Amino acid sequence: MYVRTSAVILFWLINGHFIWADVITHPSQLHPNSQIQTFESYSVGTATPLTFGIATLSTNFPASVKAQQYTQHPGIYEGKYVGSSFGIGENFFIDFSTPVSQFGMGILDVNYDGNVFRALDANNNVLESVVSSSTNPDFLTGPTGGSYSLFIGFKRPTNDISRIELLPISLDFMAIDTVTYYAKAIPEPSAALFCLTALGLYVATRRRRVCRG
Ligand SMILES: [Ca+2]
Repeated sequence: MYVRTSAVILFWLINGHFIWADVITHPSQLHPNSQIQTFESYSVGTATPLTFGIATLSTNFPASVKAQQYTQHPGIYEGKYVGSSFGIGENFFIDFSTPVSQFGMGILDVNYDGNVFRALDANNNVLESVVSSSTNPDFLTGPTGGSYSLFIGFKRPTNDISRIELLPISLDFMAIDTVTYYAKAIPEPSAALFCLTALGLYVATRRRRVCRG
């Protein structure tokens, strides 16, 4: 118990937040140095897959960069976006050549409960998964007609996200925009050594106190 608690405290001290993963719902919750793909620099009609930086966006249906359409939501869904003309149940995948710790993107027109948004590691283990619902503030089902967009993502303590999947149910049409990701810098060996030493000292102190108690 003490080891776990002290590890959490130490990680929090070093990283400025707790290690538990967070579902995030606004771009401002991601690291300010995140890479952001707005698709504004692409020509309309450019087909998936699209590779930008360490990310590759692919789809299980014919998708491409589209011109402005539907209600605009600044910083989440605006200008050019990626989707089809109007398909339903179409899956979006973002794969990273090196894993990241933070990810988020804008999603247009989540109209049904049961859509899945999830993060996987390099071995295809599911790290995080949220399901859309009219009662889930993290992945909220909204009104129909292309007037509704949301932003959703994950923050993890380490760079272990290798793949993101958006898996709409067979009834739902979606499009995406503002694909945002961030990979933590790998700590210098001296920082890692400091971390381990500090943790060891803390645990040793707690043990002594317990023995005396
Ligand atoms: Ca855009």
